[in-house]
Amino acid sequence: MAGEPQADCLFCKIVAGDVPATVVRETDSVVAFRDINPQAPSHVLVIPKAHYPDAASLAAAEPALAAEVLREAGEVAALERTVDPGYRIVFNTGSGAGQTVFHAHAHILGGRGLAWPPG
Ligand code: D5M
Repeated sequence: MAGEPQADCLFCKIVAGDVPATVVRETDSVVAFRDINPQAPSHVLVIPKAHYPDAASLAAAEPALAAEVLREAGEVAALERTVDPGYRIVFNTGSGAGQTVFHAHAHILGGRGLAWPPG
């Protein structure tokens, strides 16, 4: 069923506490934790606790939860003090775009200059 935990999903295991993570914020519906392979001085992932394979499927099924992920991204940036001069929210979607974990997640990157266009 949509949104239900998946036994083979790494991020569902983090939500369940079966895989450790450095959690920086948590609400009833989302959790934010440090990326294990940081690409910037501040690199935090925000995920819905419910399982959806990517951001678009999350937004289609539960728009309020997708909005909560974005709201939490702003909270993370404030906590990490990256709002000024700026930070980036990234949803890699599909293997061709670099998605490796198929549980929706926002990368919140900051703490250095961020070039555009991205690679
Ligand atoms: O992003 C998936 C991200 O997940 C990638 O930047 C590494 C990160 N990752 C993988 N395993 C872990 C654990 N165990 N803790 C924290 N972060 C992790 P994607 O956009 O799918 O490539």
